[in-house]
Amino acid sequence: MTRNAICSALISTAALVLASCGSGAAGDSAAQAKSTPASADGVPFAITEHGAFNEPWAADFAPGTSVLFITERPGTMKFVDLPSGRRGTVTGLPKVDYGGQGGLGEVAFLPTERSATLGTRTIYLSWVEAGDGDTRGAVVGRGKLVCEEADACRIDGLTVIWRQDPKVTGRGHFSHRIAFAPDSKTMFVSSGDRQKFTPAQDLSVNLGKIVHLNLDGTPAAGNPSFPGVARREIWSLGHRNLLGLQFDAQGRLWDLEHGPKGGDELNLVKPGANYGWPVVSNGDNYDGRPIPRHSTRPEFAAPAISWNPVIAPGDFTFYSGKLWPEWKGNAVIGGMKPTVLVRVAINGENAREVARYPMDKRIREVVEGPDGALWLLEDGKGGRLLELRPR
Ligand SMILES: [Ca+2]
Ligand SMILES: [Ca+2]
Repeated sequence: MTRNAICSALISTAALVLASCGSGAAGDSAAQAKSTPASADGVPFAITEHGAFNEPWAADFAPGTSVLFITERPGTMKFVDLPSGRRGTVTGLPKVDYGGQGGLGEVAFLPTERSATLGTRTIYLSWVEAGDGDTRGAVVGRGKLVCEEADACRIDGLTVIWRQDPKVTGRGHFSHRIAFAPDSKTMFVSSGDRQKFTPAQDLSVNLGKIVHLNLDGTPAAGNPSFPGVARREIWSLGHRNLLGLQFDAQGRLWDLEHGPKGGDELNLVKPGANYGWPVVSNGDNYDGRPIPRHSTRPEFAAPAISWNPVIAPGDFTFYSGKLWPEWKGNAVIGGMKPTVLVRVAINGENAREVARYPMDKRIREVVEGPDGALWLLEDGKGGRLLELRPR
């Protein structure tokens, strides 16, 4: 039995990972030149399982509390009061267009709306809305989360404040992650290319873009202007499928996006910059047709790091806690293929993979809890909530 197989067996039976599971996986990706062995710092973690969910997709702690809200892609939502483990459900959710990669998506709270009790606070969600015929697109909605019972909250007045435009056929590459600016005054939304490629370079549509919005969904002031373009919500363009959108401790915005066959990217996002999709990529088309590399077209912003073979990232967080001091400022990324947790060190505008840890299943979501523990959601039906702490 290989070490990975032993680790998987341990995860399955005891829900605990031993120290030795933290090393060795980097060898599985020998082609990843930027990778160093996971055992470099010998950091292990123990995993505690906190039950399963129905295709969980995103999670966020209500700021000031230890209550984690979790979306489920078919259109349901739960919360878990940690560490008591008390669970509850959320009602007042929108009707979602479920299928393919679509359904209920992101949940996000304003970082500055902090309260030790759940009470009533603003909540943002993203989901996929059906359009005419066989079309659909992602939307962002805002409402009030009202929690008056131990095991139930409701959303009042949920209103759509932003839409992908146009709605198109297909059920992929919605992206629809939400990141609030550090001052909580504006927000950024990732809008995938909907697997239509060329919209990512078309400034008359908001597919394949990162948009910068006021908290009511209108375009934020000071967005870059593009010649001949009336739409003033676009912050950056040339994106494919952005499943991570996060600010680092310095207040810089980063996006984590899926490349095609190869070429997953972590990008430092700058206003007005063009990230190249589908003109350049560090991967190729699924049918094998090559795509020119980023290095051939310096006018497009190159990724801080890219992966080939891919890691198929679910989401990530910049670690800011105290439980793993040497992880501070690192991007901690959940991988879906292979099933790994990837740790990336940031140095200025450069990024370098420093460790990867084998996981039992595809990791869809990575959230840092109030005390610095990491909370992961596995992908798919029965996806488990996992708590990571130093051993
Ligand atoms: Ca997230
Ligand atoms: Ca790119």
